[in-house]
Amino acid sequence: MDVREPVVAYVALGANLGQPQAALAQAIDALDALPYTRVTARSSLYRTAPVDAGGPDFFNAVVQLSTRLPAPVLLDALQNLEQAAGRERPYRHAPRTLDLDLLLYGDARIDSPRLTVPHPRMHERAFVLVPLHELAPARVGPDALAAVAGQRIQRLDA
Ligand code: PH2
Ligand code: MG
Ligand code: MG
Repeated sequence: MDVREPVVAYVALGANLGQPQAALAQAIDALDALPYTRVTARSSLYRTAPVDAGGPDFFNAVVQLSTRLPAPVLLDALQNLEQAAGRERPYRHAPRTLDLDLLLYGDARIDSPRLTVPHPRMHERAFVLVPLHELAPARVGPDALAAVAGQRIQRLDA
């Protein structure tokens, strides 16, 4: 792999099966332990109503990474962590032990079969925009939060 400059990336974490809070805490530690990667900020933890999905409430958060991993390699790492947390995919939006979504990778726009960045549905989701806004207000447009204001989201820590 080439030596590259670090990129600031944002990853959304979600879970609503098993031990969601423990899964998110472990995932944040695991992200910080990835090669060429540091967790440089983490949002509050939120409890959120499922959006386009059934099952129990979700726990959600967003972290900021500084990483030298290329985006596809970072995606591989996120999927490996989901698998290690026991993620199964019986159907789309099924309840999950851990979901790690790459939201932003610097200012890159990526449109490949595996990966679309910025995440194509992030602007529809309070559970992404509210924690992302904590970390990177400039990356969340002024109308975006208003557009998702009807979605139930409760901040659990400061
Ligand atoms: N993830 C989904 C679908 N719906 N709803 C909430 N509240 N939180 C999530 O993380 C979530 C969802 C698909 O990944
Ligand atoms: Mg998701
Ligand atoms: Mg996902």
